[in-house]
Amino acid sequence: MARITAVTAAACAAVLATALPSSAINSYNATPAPERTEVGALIATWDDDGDPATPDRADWVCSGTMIDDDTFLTAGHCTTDWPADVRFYVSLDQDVQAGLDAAATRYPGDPAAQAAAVGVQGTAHTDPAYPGPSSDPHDIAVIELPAQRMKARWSFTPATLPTAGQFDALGPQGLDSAEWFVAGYGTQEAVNGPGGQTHPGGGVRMKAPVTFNALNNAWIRLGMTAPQGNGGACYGDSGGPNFAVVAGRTVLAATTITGDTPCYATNVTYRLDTPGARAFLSPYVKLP
Ligand SMILES: [Ca+2]
Ligand SMILES: [Ca+2]
Repeated sequence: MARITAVTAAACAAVLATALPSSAINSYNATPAPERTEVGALIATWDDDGDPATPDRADWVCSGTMIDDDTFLTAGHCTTDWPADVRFYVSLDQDVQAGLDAAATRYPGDPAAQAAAVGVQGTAHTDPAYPGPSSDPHDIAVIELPAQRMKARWSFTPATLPTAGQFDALGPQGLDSAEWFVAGYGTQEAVNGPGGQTHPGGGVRMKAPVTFNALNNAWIRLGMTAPQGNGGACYGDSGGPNFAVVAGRTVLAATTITGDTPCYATNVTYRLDTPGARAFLSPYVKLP
């Protein structure tokens, strides 16, 4: 079920090298999101040849959101299970893939320089309770960044987090009538080819409408079926935002975690209005 692990995303990134440049999020009902200045890509450099003295790879692996001037919110599964030498960078560029492609040409064999060309390096803090049970998986992490360097590089408006229990209080009708959309840098839905299924695209900041399906203790389930006019999230969108427009206010409701394998049906997202999410976030950001 775990759709969008960092390792999977890294494998997808390898696929991307041979894929046509294309859009991110799912291909249907999606549009570029240059106005979502707070949404960024999580970039990693890591050892890929068994010699940890040298990082060998630099690639975008997940998505996330600035929630204040120095804190980038992403998923716990994006920051764990890496080689020990992993380093994380955040980029708020619109087209991170193009930037990485250019940097690979300019700085061959130097993943750290490639990552620094598109991003700012930060320090990952994963919820120590991750992975928890499905009632609260604690699949949440932040990258702490140097605020001045972020501000010097990009102009962005941090996302607004929900208040405690906001989605319980909204009730089924409020949840249904809210306008929901997902954003991120992930790949497209599955495409059948001669060698099996691939997920082309990714590395570009995109958004797509989704619709409310269900509220659980830790999760908001969002519909991404094309006939209903929805788009959706796929590999590499993990950690990225799912926004709800409530009473005219755009709230960062939940982060993309998992869903169906080919990315056609459901986005399963981690709520940010729960006691668990708020307890983890409180040292890093002023909560509403
Ligand atoms: Ca190495
Ligand atoms: Ca902060």
